[in-house]
Amino acid sequence: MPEVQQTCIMVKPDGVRRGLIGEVIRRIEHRGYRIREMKLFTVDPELAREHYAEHSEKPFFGELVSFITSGPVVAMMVEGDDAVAGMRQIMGATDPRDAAPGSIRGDLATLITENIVHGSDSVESAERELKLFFG
Ligand code: IDP
Ligand code: MG
Repeated sequence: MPEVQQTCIMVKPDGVRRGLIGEVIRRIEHRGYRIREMKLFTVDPELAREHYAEHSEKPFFGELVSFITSGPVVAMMVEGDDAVAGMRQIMGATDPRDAAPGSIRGDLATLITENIVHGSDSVESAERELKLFFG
């Protein structure tokens, strides 16, 4: 049975700079998910480090934090049936070179460092991230 879930989605600074907020929202809404919360703001370094804590030991962590704080993002609480895995499908693989055509990353991106969207990878991550972004 499907479960109604909430997931944390973010249009990253590259997506906002390229004017793709509407394109991402269109795909979310057309799938049948609802946007419950949404805000445009610039992530500060402390929030960025907390959000990406699982990657803190990775060689690309510094670059990741400076990128995600480089301009405004649009953070959303997205809700729907099995929305966590469903949004990961819509987003496509982390590296746009592996992302299926038809997915956001497969259609709109070429670089792993500028892959347009963030989406929670599990229900537990979604709860943690939604608390960080929306309290
Ligand atoms: P996800 O965004 O698909 O969940 P994660 O593995 O959680 O992917 O990585 C978070 C973000 O860090 C990715 O979206 C991507 O922008 C960036 N990233 C992941 N792996 C690499 C890498 O090997 N080099 C540079 N950036 C990376
Ligand atoms: Mg992730």
